[in-house]
Amino acid sequence: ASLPPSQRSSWTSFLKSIASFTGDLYSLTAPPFILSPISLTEFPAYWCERPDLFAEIANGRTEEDRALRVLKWFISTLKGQYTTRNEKLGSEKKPLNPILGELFYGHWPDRKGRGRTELIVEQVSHHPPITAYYISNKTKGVELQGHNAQKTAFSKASIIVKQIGHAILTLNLPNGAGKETYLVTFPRLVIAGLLIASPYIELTDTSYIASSTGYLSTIEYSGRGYFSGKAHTFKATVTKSSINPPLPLYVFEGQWDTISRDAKTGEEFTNVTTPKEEVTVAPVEHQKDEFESRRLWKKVADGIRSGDFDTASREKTKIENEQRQKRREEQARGEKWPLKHFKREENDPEYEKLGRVFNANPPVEDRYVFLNNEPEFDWRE
Ligand code: HCR
Repeated sequence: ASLPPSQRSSWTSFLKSIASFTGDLYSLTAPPFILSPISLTEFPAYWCERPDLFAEIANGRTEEDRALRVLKWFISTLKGQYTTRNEKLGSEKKPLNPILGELFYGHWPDRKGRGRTELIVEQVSHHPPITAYYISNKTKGVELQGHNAQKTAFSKASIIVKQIGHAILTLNLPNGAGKETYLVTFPRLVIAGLLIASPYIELTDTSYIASSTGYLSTIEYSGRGYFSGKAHTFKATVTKSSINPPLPLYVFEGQWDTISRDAKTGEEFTNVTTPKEEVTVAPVEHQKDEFESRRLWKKVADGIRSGDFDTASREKTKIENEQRQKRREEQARGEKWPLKHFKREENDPEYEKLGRVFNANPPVEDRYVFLNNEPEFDWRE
C-alpha cells in the first residue's frame, strides 16, 4: 500500500510527533486516512466473537480439560483482536478516543443451547484511557471481567504498545461445585508498517493464563524473522504447579491468525479460518443512553466513513469541548464523575495470588468490579 500523495506530509509530521512523544497516542492529531470510525470501547467485543468456544469452557470434564479450553478460547480471540482493522479498514487505524463514562452494550444470541452472552463496557478513565468490561454467559456460568490500558513508546520505526490491565475469567461449576478462576494477561504489541503508512500489529514477548487449579499457560509470541520466520506465530506451554520440576504437559504451536497444533501429536488445536460472529448491538435509534458509543460518535463516524472530515472533526471537537466543560464543572463542585457499572478497587487479590505463579509484573494491579447492574437489554434482534 502506498500513501496518497496529498497525505504524505501530514503522515510524516504525524510520525515525527509519535517519535518525540511518550504519552497516550490518542491525543495526537492524525491524518484523516488513518482514522477509524470505531471507538476503543467496542474492542472488548473481540473476546467473544467465537461465543461457542467461550461457552464450551464449561463443558470441560476435568480441571486440565477446562484449562486447555480456556487457552483455546484465548488464542482464538487474537485474530479478531489484532487483525480486524486490517481486514475491514485496509490497515490498522487510530480508534476514536472514548470519553469518560462512554458505554458499549451488546450480546451474542443463544444458539443450539450454548446460552446468551452479554457484554457491558464502560470507559472508566479518559486520561489515561482505561476501558473496563464484563462479559457473561449465565447459562454456562462463564464470566470475564477485565480492564485494558496501554503505554506506548517509539522504537526502530515502530510503536511498541505495552498493555496494562488484566482479565479474570470465572467459571461457576454446576451444582454448586464451586468456581475456578483464570488470570489472563495480555501480549505486547509492535505496530509496524509505519514508514509505508500501512500499520499492522505483530505480537511479541509473553502472556500468561494462570488458573486457580494450578495450571499455567505460558504463551510466547513472535513474528517474521524470529524462531519460525512466520508472521503471527505463538508457542503455548502448559504446566502444572504441583508437578515439580514443571515439565510441559502440552505444547501448542502455530499461527494465531490461522491454525495451530499440538506439537507432540500434530492434532489441530485452534482454527480461526472459519467466520466469526460479530456482536449484536441495538441500532442507534434504540440506544437509550446518550453515552452509548455508536450513538455518541454517530456524526463523527458518519463523517469519517463518507470522507467528510470537516464534519467529523467539527463534531469531534464539540464532544471534546463538552467533556472539558463537564470536568471543569465537576471540579468546581468538588465532585467526580460517577461510574455506572464498575467500582474501582486499589488491589485485585486474584491477580496478586495467581500472578505470583509467573512473577507477574507489576505484582499488584487495581481492578474494576462489575456492580451487577445490567442495563435493560429490552431491544431484541
Ligand atoms: C494500540 C491501539 C489501541 C489499543 C488496541 C488494543 C490493545 C486494545 C485492547 C484490545 O483487546 C486489543 C487491542 C488491539 C489493537 O490492536 C490496539 C490498537 C492498535 C492501534 C491503536 C493505537 C492507539 C493507534 C495508533 C495509531 C496508528 C495506527 C498509527
